[in-house]
Amino acid sequence: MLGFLAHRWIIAGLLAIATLCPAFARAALPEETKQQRDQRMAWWRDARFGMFIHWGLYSVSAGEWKGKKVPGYSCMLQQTANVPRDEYTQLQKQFNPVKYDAENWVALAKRAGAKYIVITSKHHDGFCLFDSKLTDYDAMGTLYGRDLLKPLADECHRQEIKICFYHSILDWHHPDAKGERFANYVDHMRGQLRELLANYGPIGVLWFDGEWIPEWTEEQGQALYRDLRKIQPDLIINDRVGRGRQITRAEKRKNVDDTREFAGDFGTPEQEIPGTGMPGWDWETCMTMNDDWGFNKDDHNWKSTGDILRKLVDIASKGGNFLLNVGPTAEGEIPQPSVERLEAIGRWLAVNGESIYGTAASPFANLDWGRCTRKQGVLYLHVFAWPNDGRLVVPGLENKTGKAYVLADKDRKPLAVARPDKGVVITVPATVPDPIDTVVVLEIEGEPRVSP
Ligand code: FHN
Repeated sequence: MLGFLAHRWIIAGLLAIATLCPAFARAALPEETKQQRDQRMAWWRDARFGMFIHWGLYSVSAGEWKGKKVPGYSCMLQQTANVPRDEYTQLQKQFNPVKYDAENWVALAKRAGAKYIVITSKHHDGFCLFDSKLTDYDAMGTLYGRDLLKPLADECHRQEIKICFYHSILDWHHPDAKGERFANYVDHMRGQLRELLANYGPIGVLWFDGEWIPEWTEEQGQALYRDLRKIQPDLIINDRVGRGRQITRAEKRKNVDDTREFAGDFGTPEQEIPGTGMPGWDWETCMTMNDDWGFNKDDHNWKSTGDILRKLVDIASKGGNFLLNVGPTAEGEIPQPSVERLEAIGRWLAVNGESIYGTAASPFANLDWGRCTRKQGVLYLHVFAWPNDGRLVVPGLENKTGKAYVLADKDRKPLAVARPDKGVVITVPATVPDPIDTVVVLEIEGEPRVSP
């Protein structure tokens, strides 16, 4: 009799627990207070500028197949040129980056003023730049025969720059990466992600891509997000781990709390800068310097340094990060046009970096002469179009103002600040100090207040 009663109590207890626990139709994301999230995101928000690296077997084909140029991105060549899987995998035997120097790559990123590096651990072609025990289709099977990510990760940790990995969910190589055996591939992918989180030290960001395949769902993305964050709790993961990119595109969500409705810590507009940024959101624009992500021997359409720099400023003025891409050659060299642009940006940031790093978005809806970034008590006025009459008008600013000066001026010579009826007018030098972007600092009292 006692056993029967105990049995009934056990069933009752289990039913009670079941009703209290939420349905797990959507994986519960790790509970995190706003303060904990802000702490986890702090380095990334301060960074504002990262270097993207697309490197792999597609760097060998370099945008051509059997002597013919292939349209589209070089890293998509296997698909765009309809290369049979077994033919494409022959590239593994040609990949021998004898000129690869991880120390130089990280030193270049630092000279550029980038604070993190995101490198392709595995792109859509399925080839792994790291030593994976789960496949022979990796760096160990190349002529080079060594893990390519390990030296880069070690150098990043040594030179104090965050190492991050781009990993594609889409995979053209693994036999189960589509169709009814997809679950086998997911186990394989999760195993490789565990390798990346176990063998390369603290990882800043896992940057997913290829999430658009029909087999992959938001629920799987949330479960993966939760499990990865259990391995490295400080890890930051982009919105392509699930269906976040589609949701943000479709619903242009404004409310920062909405991000909890899908997995992913930041939005990922690609090759574009959203007109008003993504207010209330963490977001990062990723962009190529020419037109291609991977090395393309026929792509010489390089953006100018000025254009790239103004994009960095525009993005920061909207509260976003800039992930600027390089596509190294199969020999392991970063193309000289990329090096030149990165070094020029770094020279500008060496003088003006405080107007980018750790700043918040502009309080102005629009400035016809440039952009604005801000920190507590300071506005950084990024002047692209220098005023011919020497009068820099800051429209609608209502705050009490303090000193104004050109950030690059070592003596911080004070500039005259006047307050006609509305806004503020700063008298600036007749000759423009930096035609690409001269930063004028304006000290203000309290949080910025701008009349419409
Ligand atoms: O197909 C990829 C492409 O090759 C590149 O990796 C970009 C960068 O994020 N993502 C995909 C296109 O959206």
